[in-house]
Amino acid sequence: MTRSFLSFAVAVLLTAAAAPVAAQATHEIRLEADPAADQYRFVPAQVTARPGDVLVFRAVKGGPHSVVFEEQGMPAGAKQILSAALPDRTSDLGSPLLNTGAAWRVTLPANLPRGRYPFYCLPHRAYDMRGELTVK
Ligand SMILES: [Cu+2]
Repeated sequence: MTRSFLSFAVAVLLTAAAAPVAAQATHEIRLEADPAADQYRFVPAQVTARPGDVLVFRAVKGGPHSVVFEEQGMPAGAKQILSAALPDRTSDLGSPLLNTGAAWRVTLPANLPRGRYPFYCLPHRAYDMRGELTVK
């Protein structure tokens, strides 16, 4: 092993130590409807995450469900940034319909503004199926 390689390796290690990257977390949110019990809900309904984290919305019962973020209530300037990060969206801020068993995976953009992001399920909007993401 040459001295120059060792210098390079040490430099790489020092650089890595100087700029630690925060671990990315995954948050699973279950979408559940049980008409017999009159229950329509996101579990958990309150989610706290950081930019770079992954949200997995999973329809586990009583689908189809969806996830629609509400422009009113989110930080100013957040709509375009969030919209661009939503895969397979069916509106500016809406997921596709999620049949029971399906999941929708969203990676929060690094430049997503901190704040609150309320959302609801379109098929069960009349049943007040809603939740809120807090980005901090
Ligand atoms: Cu629903």
